[in-house]
Amino acid sequence: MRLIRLLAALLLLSAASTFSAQAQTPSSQAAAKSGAALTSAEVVDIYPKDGKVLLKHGPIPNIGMGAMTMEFGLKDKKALTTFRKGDKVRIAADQVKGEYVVTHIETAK
Ligand SMILES: [Cu+2]
Repeated sequence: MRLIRLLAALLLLSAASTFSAQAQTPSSQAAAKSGAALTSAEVVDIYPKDGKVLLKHGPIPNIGMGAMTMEFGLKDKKALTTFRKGDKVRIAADQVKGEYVVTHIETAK
C-alpha cells in the first residue's frame, strides 16, 4: 500500500515537471526575441579607462543573478560615452570568459 502511494506521488511529480518544462520553453524563447528579457538598471558610475560601468541592476535570470550593484564590462565600448551617471537603462548581460559583460544597453523609456 505504501509503495503504491509512493509510486503515485512520483508519477504526479514527473507529470508536473514535464508540464512546466513544456510550458516554459516557448515563452522564454519568445521573451528573448521580443526583447522582454531586458533588465532594468541604473548607471551608478562609468570607468572609461577600464572600459567598465557600475550598474544597479534588477534580476538577470540568464546568468542566475539577483538584484545588486556591480561592475560590468561592455561589449560595445561606445556605451562609455553614450551614457551618463544616473541614466535609467535596460540591459542584457552575459558571462564571457569569467567576466560579466553588458551585451546590450538602451535608454529606458
Ligand atoms: Cu549583478
